[in-house]
Amino acid sequence: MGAGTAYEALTVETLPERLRGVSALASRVGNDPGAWQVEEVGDGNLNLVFIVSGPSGKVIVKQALPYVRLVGDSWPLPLYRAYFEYHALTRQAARDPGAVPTVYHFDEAQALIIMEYLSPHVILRRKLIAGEHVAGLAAFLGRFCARTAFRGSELSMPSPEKKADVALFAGNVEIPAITEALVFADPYFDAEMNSHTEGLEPVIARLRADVGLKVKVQQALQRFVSNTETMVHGDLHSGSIMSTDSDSRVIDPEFVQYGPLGFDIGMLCANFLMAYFSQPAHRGEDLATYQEWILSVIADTCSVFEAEFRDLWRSERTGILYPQTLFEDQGQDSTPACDAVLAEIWRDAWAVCGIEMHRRCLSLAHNADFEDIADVRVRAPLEARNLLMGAELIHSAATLADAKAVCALARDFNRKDVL
Ligand code: SR1
Ligand code: MG
Repeated sequence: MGAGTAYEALTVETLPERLRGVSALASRVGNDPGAWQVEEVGDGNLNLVFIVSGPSGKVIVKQALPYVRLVGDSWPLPLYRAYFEYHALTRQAARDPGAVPTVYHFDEAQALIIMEYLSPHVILRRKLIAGEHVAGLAAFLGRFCARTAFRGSELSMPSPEKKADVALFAGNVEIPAITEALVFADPYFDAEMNSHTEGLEPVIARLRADVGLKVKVQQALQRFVSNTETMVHGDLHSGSIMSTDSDSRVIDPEFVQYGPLGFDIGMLCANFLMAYFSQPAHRGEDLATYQEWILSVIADTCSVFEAEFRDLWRSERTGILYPQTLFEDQGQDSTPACDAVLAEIWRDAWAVCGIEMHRRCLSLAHNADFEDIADVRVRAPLEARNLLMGAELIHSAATLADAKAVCALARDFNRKDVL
């Protein structure tokens, strides 16, 4: 496929012929495209994802479609999101080496990224539904969130470089607009693409009647759209993480933008909490033990995040923010400043966490943790606990002591019959 060839979506049939000249692919899979096996495995909401296998190995070929796959071509979406995903992957790889798949090739015209095939990794959400443990998960995720947050901000980056990056990613307009609508607005009114489990109506009415809640959600949106503190992954849920029993990677950063330092870890915790609340429908005798393991992942991820952030504060605070000249060089301790930055991070994180817990049950694009529960009479009460805890988090985001307090709250809601 020559440079500048007009965009065309790949198919299982056309891929070998069209990509035969891409040396980054042939050198890893084998030089004879006739010997390649191609499988389309994309189960996300937006893109085509192919596994290409050959005598010498396997790679992933990911191609953006010019529309939202989940909805169809009635909802066009720009191909340029692959460009931002590519740039996000390179930055994440630099900021937390080994945390994301290696990129082998990027073709802007075809909106196509060829990258490392992760094996035997599977989507973390599937492991959580199946009741599997992942060793080292919290340490990996806490470090990833802290490193990408800190190293993508002016706590660390040279200011001109960071400002250039903010300008670059500001071109990713339509994708953040999805988050602005589906996450921050649609759950709180009768939006066209919404859906919910039958039986949740009283809980939904309660959320929508809560003006204070909607104000807090809009304040979080205001920070999301106007606070360019760091480069966020933007869609860090358990479907954007691939794990084995002892190794994990973060994938799929096409929702990248510059945003609040606490955004990713907040969204991540929400997805663990939804895994937690859905477990009564997925587990048997091991229910209590497995739910406690999920809570331990939340608590440990947050404490690793905090420890790593404080470590980076001491060792890599080379940007214009809170410079050493104002503190350490004058014999003063900057810990109170770090405490204050972290307090804001957690305030933002817990608000985003509660909002994400709402959107996955109320607007477009629900998650399998709940959706796989076929019996709505089982699903609705579990989602109700999740929705009401989400509201509690949004209301009390600024005053929650720490992640352990959030876990204690989850245990309380898990015992409640709210329908
Ligand atoms: C129309 S896209 C819906 C959702 O899928 C992505 O994975 C994001 O979570 C987005 O909100
Ligand atoms: Mg995705």
